[in-house]
Amino acid sequence: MQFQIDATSHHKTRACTIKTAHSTIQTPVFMPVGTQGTVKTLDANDMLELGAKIILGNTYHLYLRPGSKIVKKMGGLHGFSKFPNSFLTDSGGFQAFSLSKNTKQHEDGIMFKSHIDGSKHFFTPQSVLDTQYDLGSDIMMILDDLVALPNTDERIEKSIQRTTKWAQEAITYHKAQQEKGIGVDQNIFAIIQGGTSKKFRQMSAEQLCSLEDYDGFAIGGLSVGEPNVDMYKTVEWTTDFMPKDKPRYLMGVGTPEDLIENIERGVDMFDCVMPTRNARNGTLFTTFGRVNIRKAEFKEDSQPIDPACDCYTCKNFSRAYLNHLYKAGEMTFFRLASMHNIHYYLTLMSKAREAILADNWIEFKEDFYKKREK
Ligand code: PRF
Ligand code: ZN
Repeated sequence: MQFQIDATSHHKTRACTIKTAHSTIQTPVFMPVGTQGTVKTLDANDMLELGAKIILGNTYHLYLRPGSKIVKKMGGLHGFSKFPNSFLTDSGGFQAFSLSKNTKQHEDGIMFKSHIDGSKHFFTPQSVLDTQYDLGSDIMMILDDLVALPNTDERIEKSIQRTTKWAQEAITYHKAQQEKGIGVDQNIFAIIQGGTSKKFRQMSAEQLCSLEDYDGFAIGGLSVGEPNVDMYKTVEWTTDFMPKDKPRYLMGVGTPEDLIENIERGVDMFDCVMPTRNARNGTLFTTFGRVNIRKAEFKEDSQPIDPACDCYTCKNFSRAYLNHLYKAGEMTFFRLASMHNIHYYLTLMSKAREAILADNWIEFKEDFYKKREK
């Protein structure tokens, strides 16, 4: 993977370029979530038209169904889904944690029961990489040990120790596999844990970032119910301990405001289900804030969702039509709404990048908030 910083502006903002075997990614970047090998309601062609250079897939889901060997046989995630740009795959630890009724963290891995059929599976730092070699993702995430917040210092320290131990095992295994010709075009990111304390984030970041063979680093364990200000503070502390010359990824975050605040704190990459999940319940993102298209006030409104938006949905359809499609339960609604919301997130990121390149981050941020007050 090639990485370069193109520009910096106010505070820790940065605009970078990441080159993988499948695409050139300009940051700050938002990665739409395609858990099961597709972004819900959309396909590869839609994602290309939206301009997505990277999407996220999930090891946990694809391992259980259809199984990574089938995906491998079909040409990996790229051949299977026909999306030619990059994929990042999460390791499964977080999904086992959030979806499985029965998850147990052990010293050497995570035991969980499938949310599909209740069958038992054991994920190790090595096994989740094997699955991701089959998936052929451009960026693979390591297995990490997550804790719910708030938690005891003891449990958080345990999670840091385990995550570091697993990260050492993962990078050793990955280097050995690459020597054998496996996963040579695939990159690997470690995941910093440590709750919302400065001391623990520093501890986790220093341990992981000393593992020099990692291609990038993620901040995990946030956006798990803690107040927003705590998340921002934690990111502010953590990025100070992360190398400047590698990508920084904040996992599972967040609202448009969260993205802006964390770009300012030095983050390059984001992913979140918010644009697609909200689209499916009628919440649409606009330059003037969130709009709930289910509201009766839109029944006879001939305007597009956002007059300032040039997405396919806004160029072609009215609020009245979308309100009707939602009420009628038409599938088309989910598709048109998802396209708009993803377009909103991707455009927000390219505008943020332009502002960093032009060194006018402060004006950009003020304008972003001012438009939303109206
Ligand atoms: N670890 C992993 N995936 C994640 C997270 C994490 O901490 C989060 C936290 N918000 C989202 N996805 N492996
Ligand atoms: Zn639009």
